[in-house]
Amino acid sequence: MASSLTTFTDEARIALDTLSGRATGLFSPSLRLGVTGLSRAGKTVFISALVHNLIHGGRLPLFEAQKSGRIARAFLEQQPDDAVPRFQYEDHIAALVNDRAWPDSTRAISELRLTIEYESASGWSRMFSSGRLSVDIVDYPGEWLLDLPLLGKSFADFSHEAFEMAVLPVREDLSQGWRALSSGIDPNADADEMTARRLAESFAAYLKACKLDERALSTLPPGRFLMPGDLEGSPALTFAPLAGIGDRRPRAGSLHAMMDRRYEAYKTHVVKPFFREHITRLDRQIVLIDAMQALNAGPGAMADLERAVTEILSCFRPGRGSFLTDLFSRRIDRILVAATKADHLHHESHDRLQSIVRRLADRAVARANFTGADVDVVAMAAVRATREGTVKQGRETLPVIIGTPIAGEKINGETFDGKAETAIFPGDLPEKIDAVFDLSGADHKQDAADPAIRFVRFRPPKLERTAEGITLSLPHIRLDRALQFLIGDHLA
Ligand SMILES: Nc1nc2c(ncn2[C@@H]2O[C@H](COP(=O)(O)OP(=O)(O)OP(=O)(O)O)[C@@H](O)[C@H]2O)c(=O)[nH]1
Ligand SMILES: [Mg+2]
Repeated sequence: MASSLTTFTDEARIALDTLSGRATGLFSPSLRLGVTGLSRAGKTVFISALVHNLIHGGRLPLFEAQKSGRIARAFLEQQPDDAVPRFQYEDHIAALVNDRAWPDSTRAISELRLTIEYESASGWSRMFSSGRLSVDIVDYPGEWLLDLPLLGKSFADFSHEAFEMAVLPVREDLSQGWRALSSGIDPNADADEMTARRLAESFAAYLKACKLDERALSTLPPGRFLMPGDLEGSPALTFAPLAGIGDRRPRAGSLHAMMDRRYEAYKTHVVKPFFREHITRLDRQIVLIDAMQALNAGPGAMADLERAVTEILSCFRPGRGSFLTDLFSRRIDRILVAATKADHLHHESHDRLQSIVRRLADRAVARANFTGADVDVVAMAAVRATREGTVKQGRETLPVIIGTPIAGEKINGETFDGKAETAIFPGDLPEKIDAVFDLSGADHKQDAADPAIRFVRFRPPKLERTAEGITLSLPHIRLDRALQFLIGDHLA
């Protein structure tokens, strides 16, 4: 009896604190939103467009709180983590809006706090005061996230898998140099710094070649070999998988022992702190993928992308028995897998793109050791760089997209100057999405001369100004749908 009374009063006090906190404006719940994706996926553009549209009252009909006029204002505040670089919102917006140029590549973690003041939709909460929600947006490279599975793998596992992936048809040629170098090296020989360095450099060169390959291969760990940040040249980054080491313990003083120790140091000093300080504190997550590039590269690249998404999902909501489970303090309850840059397609293909991403995410969820969170998908463009139109060609009317290609972009032998607008027939995505995933084709490669989608990079759009000289918000495709899924329920 006594204990249930305590519980009751405790709960009542918490409820009262919450209400009085709200009334005095001290209580500002926060939501941590992770934004990730492999490099060039569109993270910086997404965050900039999201914040800009909220601050400037952009057109967001699918974002309920905005549509029903309940958002009083949205503004930037100081972020809670002093040791994390701030997301340079103002610079990115200046590039997008003033220079009509895409923001520079960012390549590390950054954070921004956006606070939203809103009217609650329910009359009961409205009685006390309007609500406040602080959204802490964390931008971090997907490459770093793909390191998390390493926490559950020994150096022997890591080496074994690295060699297995390296001889797959899509990577065989790219890994040749590194494999040739490795085959001449005896893991049991005495440790030698120069050998370690040559191996590490050759392995890193292979990983970089995969990244640059036009078949759009997704990334292999260790992620910091591609994005070292401030760790470049440190011993924790000077290791490489070794061939034929089996599971036996390395001889003390051998190259094998040295590589094993450095691999463990990488896990302890790089991977674990990142995971603990950043990933385990997230509430919501968006994973941006460049599906268009993978589609153009063919089913082999799609399978590769699917593998990356599978690994990413298993990091966020590890299922039972996963070594990652214990490290989480909060649980991510919603994950959005978003294909960006849909403005490269005519709207007739947007739903097809979304179905393709849906299929990819479903397969990834089924394969990942994953529980609980809601996973949704969207085909969107954080910044819409194109308009739509039609062009008559003989008797046919073709749907086209119109935009300003970036200076130096080429199509059909024509090179653009970065000033002239042009209309492009982008092509359609296939109606039957099975074909996109079908690996039974001859060599898994799309015919390079006949890509699925004709792809030209456009400059960001020219923003209209009102008669009063106010710049209108950045146009987008379905950014509001993404927002509704990611934060809408917290503004109810
Ligand atoms: N047309 C169009 N292009 C986009 C969009 N989002 C991104 N892009 C293109 O993709 C490029 C990469 O976008 P970023 O937002 O810088 O990508 P990121 O994921 O932050 O890349 P890193 O910082 O290098 O990891 C841009 O320079 C644009 O060319 C979009 O919504 N529409
Ligand atoms: Mg970026």
